Amino acid sequence: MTELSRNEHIKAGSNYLRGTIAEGLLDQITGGLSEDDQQLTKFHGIYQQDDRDLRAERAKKKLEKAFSFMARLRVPGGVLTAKQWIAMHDLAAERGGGTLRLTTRQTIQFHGIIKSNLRPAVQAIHAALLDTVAACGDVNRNVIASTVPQLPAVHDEIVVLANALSDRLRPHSHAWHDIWIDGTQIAGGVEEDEPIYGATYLPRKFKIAIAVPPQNDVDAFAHDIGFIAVLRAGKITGYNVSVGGGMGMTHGEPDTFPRTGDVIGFCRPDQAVDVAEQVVRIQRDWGDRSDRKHARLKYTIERRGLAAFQTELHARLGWTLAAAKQVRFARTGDPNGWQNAPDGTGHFFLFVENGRVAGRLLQGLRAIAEQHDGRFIITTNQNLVIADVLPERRASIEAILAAHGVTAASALRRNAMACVALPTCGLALAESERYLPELITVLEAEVARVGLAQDDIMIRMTGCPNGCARPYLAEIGLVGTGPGLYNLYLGGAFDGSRLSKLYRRQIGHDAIVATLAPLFAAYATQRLAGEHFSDFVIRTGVVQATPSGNRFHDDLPSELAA
Ligand code: SRM
Ligand code: SF4
Repeated sequence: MTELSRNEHIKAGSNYLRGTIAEGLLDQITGGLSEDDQQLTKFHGIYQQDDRDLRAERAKKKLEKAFSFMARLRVPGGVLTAKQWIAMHDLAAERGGGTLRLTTRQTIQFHGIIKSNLRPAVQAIHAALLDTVAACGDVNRNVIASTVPQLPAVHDEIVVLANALSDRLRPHSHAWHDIWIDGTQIAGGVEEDEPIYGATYLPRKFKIAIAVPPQNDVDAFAHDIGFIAVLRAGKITGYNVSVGGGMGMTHGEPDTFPRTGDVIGFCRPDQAVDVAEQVVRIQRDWGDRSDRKHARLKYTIERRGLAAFQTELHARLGWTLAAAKQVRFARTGDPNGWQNAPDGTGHFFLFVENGRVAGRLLQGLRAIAEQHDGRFIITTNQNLVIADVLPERRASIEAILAAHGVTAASALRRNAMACVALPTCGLALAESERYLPELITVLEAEVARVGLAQDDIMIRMTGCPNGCARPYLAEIGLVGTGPGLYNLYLGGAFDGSRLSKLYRRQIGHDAIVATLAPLFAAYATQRLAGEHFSDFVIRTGVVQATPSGNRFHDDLPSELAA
């Protein structure tokens, strides 16, 4: 039998995700937790991190790393009340690093929480009727859903589904409450049961997205399961189901790869949660528990074959998915500005650069929250919707934003997204959130020079190949390989249906600009009517469309390698 990975032993011996976290929190000698407990806190939505900017200096002084914790909320569909927004604002100010970070999975991360603040922080989250349960870890993560409040009935329905999926697949263990809220550690005395997951949970993380075409804001094909709504006469009749999507890979390891999900059929709305549960159960039983780099559902499907997977799913369901319906996506990303619902309410899509709510924007949103009786909806592109605004309230919202210096961003900036990376992400090889704004400023000048200032061209950057900003589905993807260096990918479809191709390896700022500027110029003069940048680079042979299937092909003609 193959040797189980270390994390499998940690999970098995954890007493349903408790480990020695409670004891570790009391230990004042260190600002961190034990290595095993660090793996377990992830299931509670909490990551131990350290400030990487300070690493070298602290090592020189022989000091422990500057440990702090990141906490991530579980918010299915990204919907918060204005009151909850205020509570999260206060929490960031009092216990966190003073900023709110909107993520690509439609939730909020708090960075920089020191150990002594961690339990009070989670308790403040709980007091706001929110939690961090299963926001990370080898379980189903935050369920994301298209942000379409301008279609109220449809949006309400998918948010209900997101919550139903989240509830069905939520760990049953009471550990989160015991450790963070009640402050009791039940050591083996109480019988716990995980009817879906079992005591060792899943082999790896698991992600679900619900999309409402023509919006593919959620990047449905990047997820373990995508539920793609099929609408007839404005009503959801069911969902096409895609399985086996994922972004993560490791540089130089070709048996790790991004993959877009396969559409395997159609289910009715009332069947969706059962479909998800059975897919999760198959992955629990079939997933690779020996090598975490091959443990996602996408590798299970590659290894066992899609046909075998479908046969197993139908057998476990006791019924067969219907044939997939025709649907068409038009774009990923978010709209910008006011979107109107038929009942006259307006929903303001606010661009938040790389999801970082800080400084005057943070204060402005707090001022809005204090007078707003609608919802705040976090999008899957790190943006925020101030939702449910009556016509007579629009002007005051606009005035508050203007008073806090919020101005319209360029098309290029609005369509750009970066992962967190340095200084908090322990896996970052290069800058991302702190560098992309500067690169966009330079590229803005290039696109303006050739008359493309109004055009939607999608750029996504990550500080490592894990793919947290879904860069392999962008028209232009930049993936960190080392300090100041990035692999450049081109050709991901604007509607999120096609992966990109590696175009240049390990290039720095000047080479990125020098490579993209002539492509922008050629696109400006040679494109066909309505042609997106990514379709243009494929039509003109700059890169080849992903040649077969939906796996990533990281091959690069040697003459192009830097
Ligand atoms: Fe991610 C790990 C940040 C969405 C693929 N991701 C991490 C960690 C926790 C680093 C770590 O393990 O120590 C990063 C924390 C950085 C920090 O300081 O905050 C991190 N991921 C993020 C966020 C905050 C990026 C952002 O800027 O918004 C996103 C939080 C999502 C959330 O709210 O739950 C985020 N991560 C994603 C996505 C996009 C998505 O889910 O739609 C992906 C690609 C999709 C996928 O999963 O295939 C993604 N993150 C990864 C991976 C690679 C997984 C893989 O299968 O290979 C890792 C590394 C890992 O799991 O070992 C990772
Ligand atoms: Fe960190 Fe890499 Fe994810 Fe960026 S892509 S947040 S660098 S793990």
